[in-house]
Amino acid sequence: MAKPATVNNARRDFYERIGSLSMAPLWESLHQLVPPQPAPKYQPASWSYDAVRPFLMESGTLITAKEAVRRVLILENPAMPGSACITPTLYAGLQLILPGEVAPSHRHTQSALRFIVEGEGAYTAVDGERTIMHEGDFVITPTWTWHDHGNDSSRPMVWLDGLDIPLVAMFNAGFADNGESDEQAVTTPQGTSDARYASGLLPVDWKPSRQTSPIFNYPYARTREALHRLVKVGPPDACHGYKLRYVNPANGGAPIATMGTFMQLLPEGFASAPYRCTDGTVFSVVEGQGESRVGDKTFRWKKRDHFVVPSWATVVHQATDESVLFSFSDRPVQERLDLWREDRGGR
Ligand code: GTQ
Repeated sequence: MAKPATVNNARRDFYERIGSLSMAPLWESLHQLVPPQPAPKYQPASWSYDAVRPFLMESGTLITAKEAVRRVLILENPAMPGSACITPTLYAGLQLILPGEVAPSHRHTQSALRFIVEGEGAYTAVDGERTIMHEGDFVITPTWTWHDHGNDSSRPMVWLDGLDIPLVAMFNAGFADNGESDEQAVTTPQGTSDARYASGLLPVDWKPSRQTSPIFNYPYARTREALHRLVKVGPPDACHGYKLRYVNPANGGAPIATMGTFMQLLPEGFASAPYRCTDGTVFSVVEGQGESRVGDKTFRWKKRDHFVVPSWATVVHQATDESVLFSFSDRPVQERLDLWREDRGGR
């Protein structure tokens, strides 16, 4: 029902007068503030590695890893220009380290995950221990831990960086420090964390001092083996195929408190049932090829491609070949806050 002009004018005048006191009428925005269902202001997007790689390599001719500190091309959501966000809570980028380079030591309250996309033999050091990285490995650099990266191999190395930068910014809880030297001192023999924590056993008197996993490299060889074995013992889930979450063995939660990480296998010819959930999710294709319909967009993908599925967007995956997808999201945060929801389309 149209309101008389005098009412509208009176209201506008009122809004102006309370505006000068930094107040606003809730009734004009209530519906957006408390939406009946998620209405994300970001969109599905994809990055084909064939398109991205030449630029990544070109960046290697323009700046060294040392000068850049981190030589990364940010994967930014096209609906959030200038934000450096891939979703409102997550950052993603592709980091390049050339042979002989070092990305100097620093620490920050933002947590990072690395998912190795191309190359092998480079290392990441976390709090005095190095790990050598291979394609498909999932490596964490937890909040406030010293970390540096170096490439002693003969080939470029590229990995996906996933960080909780936007989430930490929202809390205004960001702190950072630079190390005294580029490479932190190695104080712990390589393989220590794996030996102590990664076999379904824990040192008898060890007590976790934080939520972060004591394992900092989850190697692909083991993840792949787990998927391979899973396929043999039962049928795929209608929505996910065979999907596993990475776990902190000390508490059963996510290896990083702010980011959930997942690996799923889609059998050859598999078409998933429509699925949606409230955690906007970034995917990195590890093996195979196929396509995913995300909302009204369809992304064809193959090994090393990336794409993002916004909160509550319906996704349907179709695998041409047997495919493996890594993904990460803010799901552990939403679960902690009793906010996480999914819709399995009745399945
Ligand atoms: O490796 O520490 O992509 O601090 C963005 C910020 C990587 C890192 C990024 C970072 C890092």
